[in-house]
Amino acid sequence: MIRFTTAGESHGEGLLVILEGIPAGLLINYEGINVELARRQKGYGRGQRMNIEADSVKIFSGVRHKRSIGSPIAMYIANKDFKNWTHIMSPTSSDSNGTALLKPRPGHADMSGLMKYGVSDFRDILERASARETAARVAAGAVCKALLKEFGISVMSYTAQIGNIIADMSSVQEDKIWCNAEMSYVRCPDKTSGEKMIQLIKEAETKGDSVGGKVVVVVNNVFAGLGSHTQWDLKLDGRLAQSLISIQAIKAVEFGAGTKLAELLGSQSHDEIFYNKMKGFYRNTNRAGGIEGGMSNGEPIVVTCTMKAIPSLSSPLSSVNLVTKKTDKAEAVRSDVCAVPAVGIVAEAAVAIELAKALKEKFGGDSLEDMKKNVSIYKERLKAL
Ligand code: EPS
Repeated sequence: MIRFTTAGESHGEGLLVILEGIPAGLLINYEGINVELARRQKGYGRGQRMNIEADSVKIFSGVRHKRSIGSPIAMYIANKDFKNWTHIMSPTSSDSNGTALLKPRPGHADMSGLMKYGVSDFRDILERASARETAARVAAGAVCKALLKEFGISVMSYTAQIGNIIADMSSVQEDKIWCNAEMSYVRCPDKTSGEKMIQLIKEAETKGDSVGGKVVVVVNNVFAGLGSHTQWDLKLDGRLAQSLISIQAIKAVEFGAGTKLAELLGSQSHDEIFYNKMKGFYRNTNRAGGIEGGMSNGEPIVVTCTMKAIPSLSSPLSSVNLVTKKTDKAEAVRSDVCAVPAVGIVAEAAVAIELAKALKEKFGGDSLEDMKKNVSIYKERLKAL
């Protein structure tokens, strides 16, 4: 079974991730993981913190001579900023020196975490709730992407919307989508909308505000049969949704035509099935987003994630001072104005991890070679249908 756990606070020493169940024999290179970490750091609208960090991974275990050996892969990403927080984040000194945060930010984990954990300084909550944790998920996702790549499966994303600016995807040639997204400061394949998005982020920044949006994740070359209809927690869409909605600030996850399906008739909602000798079974539409009955159906998996505007505002909303109980402005802490471009990379990682899990469940294999044999037998069976 593939599973992972992360640890680490935003301004602590660093982030840890332990990824288990990766089959032996997978080529793991630092550079590949670091490329993903660097992609996550980019994007117009990121805050000052990204100028301090240059995320790179240190592999502690599970890899020998560049190949996975089947044991847990432990990875560490140092927080360069920790040197500026050694006192506030000290695990040993008992005094915060009057730095307690007392005015919780509406929309952040501050207030609910404070009530739940009985702490008096909500820094104890925000440090772990911070989206800094997503760097660890991206490292695990990079390894899972490498595994999926062995089977020809790719996971990519683009920005579809920032604030009220919606990308006009009909203006983008299909073979230019991914290249345009990588080249854009907001990861938007439609250049005209991308420029408007940047303008919108600038305006939000001037007002001390923040802005959200939507990203689309697309999985190509995935074969039919990942996930299962037989039990609620085996359904691939359910598992992807859980993984994606757990990303900081994600408020909605949609597959294929998503919420638009509410207004469509049955005859307009589904993807008719066709067959020819060359292609086998195929569809001309993909309203299902590549998943039917909780299983991949062989069409690209298409998931849209909605990110709310980040709740840390430099012109803060009203809150209450926890000590005086008087109305006051919420704490203004350093943050991003817009993290939509970055969340696309995190969403790719979340999808890659879930797909790698489903792949290993179906095809087993402690070694990559065994897994490949099992996949090719399965593909032969599908071809013979
Ligand atoms: C982030 C690091 C954080 C924030 C952001 C994401 O660093 P700092 O708090 O030092 O500025 O920039 O976190 C949040 C948006 C949040 O709400 O916590 C990162 O590495 O992605």
